[in-house]
Amino acid sequence: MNRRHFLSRSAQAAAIAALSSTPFAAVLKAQANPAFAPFSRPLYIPPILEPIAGNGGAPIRTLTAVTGAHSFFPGLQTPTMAFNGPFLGPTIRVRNGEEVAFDVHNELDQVTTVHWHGLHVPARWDGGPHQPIQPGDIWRPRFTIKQQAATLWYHPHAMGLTGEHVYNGMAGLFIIDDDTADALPLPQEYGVDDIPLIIQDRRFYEDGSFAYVRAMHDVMHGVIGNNLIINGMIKPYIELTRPLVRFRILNGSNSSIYRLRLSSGNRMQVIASDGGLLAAPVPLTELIMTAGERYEILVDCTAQPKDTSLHLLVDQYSGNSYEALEIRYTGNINKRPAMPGKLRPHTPPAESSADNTRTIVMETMSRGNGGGMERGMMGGNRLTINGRHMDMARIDERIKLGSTEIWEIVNDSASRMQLPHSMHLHDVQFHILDRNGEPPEPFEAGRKDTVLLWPGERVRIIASFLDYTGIYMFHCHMLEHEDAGMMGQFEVYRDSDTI
Ligand SMILES: [Cu+2]
Repeated sequence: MNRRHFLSRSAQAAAIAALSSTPFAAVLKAQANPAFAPFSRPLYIPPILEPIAGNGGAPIRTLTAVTGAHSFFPGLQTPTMAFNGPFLGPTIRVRNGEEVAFDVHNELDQVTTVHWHGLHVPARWDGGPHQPIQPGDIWRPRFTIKQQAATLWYHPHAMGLTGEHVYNGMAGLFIIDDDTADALPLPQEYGVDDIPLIIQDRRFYEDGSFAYVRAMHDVMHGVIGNNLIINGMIKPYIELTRPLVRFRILNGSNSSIYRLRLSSGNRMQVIASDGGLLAAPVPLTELIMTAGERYEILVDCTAQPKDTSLHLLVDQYSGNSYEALEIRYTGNINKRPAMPGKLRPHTPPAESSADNTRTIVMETMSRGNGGGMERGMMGGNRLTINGRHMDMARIDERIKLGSTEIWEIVNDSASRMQLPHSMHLHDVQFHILDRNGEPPEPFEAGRKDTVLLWPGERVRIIASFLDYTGIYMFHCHMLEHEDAGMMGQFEVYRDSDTI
């Protein structure tokens, strides 16, 4: 079903993109650059962020937001913003139950934040628009990890600036470990058989600088790049020596939906979604990921195609296809790996246990606007949730601490602009109850914090709001949509709180 959606929708999106007049006629493409040799550089693996001894408290992990420059193309430097280096940030690795401390320095000349995407964390340490870090300031969140093993990530979330900051390079992985996951027969040697893949796309000007411009078309369709980058590199290779390899994949793009495949046509085994391990591996020949989502997959590296190289293929919803990564295996070809049978049993909250149901409508154009596209845009009514733009002074939903809720999320396609959206909730991991009335496909049946909604779709999710009170965000994770106001706030309150 997903495949059919992707094919028909991407043809539609490509047609729309072709019709629009893009101001980037001169943008760089890797394949057009004569100095660029594909698959000639090894994949960069972001280093693990090592904590240093705290002053009597938990060991401290230091993140510093800085400007820098990074070379995507030979001989060209791209100005960037990132954490602790020229592009992206280090991988944060913590354990369930661990007390963690971060010192986040802002050495940029503008405000930013650091949001721990997917993390169940007290609201004041969530790193959303309510926790701005001013230039020169240090933000010092301290909290305890209270959730199972998962691949999360971190990125800025300052009001109206999220898209620009992420595009410039501010993002990193945030991996949680626990004893149960450690005991499973899964590849878990970071950088050896447990490989992070941060997939993004970028467009560049001829001088190598990022072309992050938000014309109306870009806001509606997202800023979509024509160069695919993995861990900040265009067409890298990775050399692997273990027969079974785990890839922790983040769609860290601003607004792209990706379809991932292996050039061999072989199946990959999906073992985890946003919030942790699935009950059992799910074999798929292609995996669709929306902006903000993570999946972990296992790949049998011994099953290399004859006389050709194995590539990870990435198709964009906008219509472009890329040989994104070359996977070279230098181990023993006769040693076929054993796939784990079962992973992590989990039971989502029963539908009957829900205390409340809400309807959340993601609208591309508010009803009754009456005008054409441009007029709607001028009116500022284009991208809303339940008819409203984000307002920091307004709480959109109030949720009683300890309650379980069903959210029915609707992508309203009543307007003539049919756009996909990517709904993300802070604070919780949820389960999908159904998608258009049908139970979720197995790869989507695990813990999630971000969900794709094709135009016209209706997805019901269930989540329990536990442990923490305070204000959290829910929003479209297509960052140009988020920054244009497709975001709301929910407040988790204690029963005794004054309403
Ligand atoms: Cu959206």
